[in-house]
Amino acid sequence: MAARIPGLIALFDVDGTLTAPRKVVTVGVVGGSDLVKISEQLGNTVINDYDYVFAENGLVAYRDGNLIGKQSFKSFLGEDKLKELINFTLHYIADLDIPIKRGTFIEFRSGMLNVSPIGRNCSQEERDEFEKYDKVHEIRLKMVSALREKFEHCNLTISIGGRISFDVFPRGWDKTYCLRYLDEFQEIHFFGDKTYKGGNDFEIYESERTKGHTVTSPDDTIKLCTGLFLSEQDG
Ligand code: M1P
Repeated sequence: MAARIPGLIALFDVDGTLTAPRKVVTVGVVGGSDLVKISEQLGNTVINDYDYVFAENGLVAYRDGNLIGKQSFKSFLGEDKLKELINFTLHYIADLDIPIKRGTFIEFRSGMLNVSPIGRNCSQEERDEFEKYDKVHEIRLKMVSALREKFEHCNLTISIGGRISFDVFPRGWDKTYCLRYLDEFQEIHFFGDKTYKGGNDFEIYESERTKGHTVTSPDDTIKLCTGLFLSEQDG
């Protein structure tokens, strides 16, 4: 294998972005999802396959297969506020009139809550239907704005990163959180598809510490990475 370029890291969002590049540079992935979901998408050996794996935006961080950091949403918010947030969210969902509901409306993660109006354990077909319905009826957008208003005092970010849910975490615990583990890198390339304002790649894409790249698909990511990291070696 070619020697790594020191001080250079390529950091990839997962959904809609990632392909496995050849490892001529240090490679990391940063996803909004928890490690269970990232492992379903990238394989059970993901923490060993990549140099860095940042689950939950880096709130759960791995280097070379070892856990190097873990944040706690529960400790940040405290039990009382957390209960208020969960109660309000469940009441809101109970009052929602949408075509179907399933189970797991709130997924309690280490560094965040993931909230799904239809419920996380819907089938793939139900997921696809909800996504279409939500585009028309803006169920998540309305819910996010109600939560933002109600919990303004809690200093939270509420971010729609996926298709059936949204993430709730303390302000600043977005994907830029993972950059604190990358001090040794002077050049950090970030690749993501939701780099627009409001998307869950926006903050890290805009960060002064990264060179941000917007991609539209895994194929697009391959093309960009080939141009950036592989062309000289191949030539
Ligand atoms: O990585 C993007 C998002 O992926 C999932 O979203 P959904 O199930 O709604 O498609 C979730 O794991 C979410 O937390 C994450 O941000």
